[in-house]
Amino acid sequence: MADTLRVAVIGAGRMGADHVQRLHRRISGAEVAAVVDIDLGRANATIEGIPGAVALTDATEALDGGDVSAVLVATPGFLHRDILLAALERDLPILCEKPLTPDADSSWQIVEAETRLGRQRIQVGFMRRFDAEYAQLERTIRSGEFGELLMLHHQHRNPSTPEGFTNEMLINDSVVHEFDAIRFFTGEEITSVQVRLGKATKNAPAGQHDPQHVLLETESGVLADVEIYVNAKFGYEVATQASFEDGIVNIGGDRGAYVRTAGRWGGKVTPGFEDRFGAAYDVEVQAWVDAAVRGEIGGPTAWDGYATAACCEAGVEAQKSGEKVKVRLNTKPALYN
Ligand code: ISE
Repeated sequence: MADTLRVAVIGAGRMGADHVQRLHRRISGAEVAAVVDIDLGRANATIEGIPGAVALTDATEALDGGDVSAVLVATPGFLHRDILLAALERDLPILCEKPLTPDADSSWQIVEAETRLGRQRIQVGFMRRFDAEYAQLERTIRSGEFGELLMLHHQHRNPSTPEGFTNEMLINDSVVHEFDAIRFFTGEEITSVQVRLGKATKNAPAGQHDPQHVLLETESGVLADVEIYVNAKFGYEVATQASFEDGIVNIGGDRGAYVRTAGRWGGKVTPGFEDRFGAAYDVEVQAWVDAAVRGEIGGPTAWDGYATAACCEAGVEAQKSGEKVKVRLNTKPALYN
């Protein structure tokens, strides 16, 4: 493969546009070749000032245009399956924003298609794995420095939700990150999910019960809980506390300068995920590009995408029933061992 990836970014929404700027300004070894969006005006605005990039409305046209050697998928999740299958058919390196697909069955179709291809081509955009503190906690757990990991406590707070954010999306769109993080930290699959709905904020849009308390268990019995609170108003906060046999480790939460001014003390809360995880996105995309040039992937696999989709399915069922729901997984193909 040529040393510079010519990337087609599919989807020019919030995340797609952010990735286009990232590829153009900060990532080495890759260039934006095309931006595809059903809204041509939006695609055109996204490529402004990027020489050699074209705006299109059809993903297949971009893939077959002769100038594209890699694909970054940033459309809404329900469109991922068909684009992923088309990119796999052409044996292109793919970075797919989370979720891999919105349900376990379609994610399994992707795993099967990649298994038939016989090599890993899809990296899933779970960017938290590339956050410096997340990576450090994973290494701490792996090293055994504080003994066995016993419990994980997660807080996931967003200031507000975009229009159309449903109750299921608290699980599918938000807690999906914790499903991946817990699998990343423990190196184990999640075996069950329970969701408890308590007192709710008046600030949530109709149809959303917010916050929710998600309880999970892994294969070895590590217990994890997630407070998902998506209309918390004060800002964007993602944090974890890990309880070990010989210590407690905190990551995330408050960061930046500690300031005293005007009779107050404190610091700033990040307003959204672009700021909180901006550096992690940069590392993630660079890792993908570097690996793609070698014919590899540089992060979470399609199996990780499938396994988290199965957790989401159990989570949504648990949200409705209040029961502890088992996560059902097919056997992992050898390609992912
Ligand atoms: C959003 O799609 C993200 O991926 C953010 O990281 C997460 O915090 C948010 O809840 C999701 O809606």
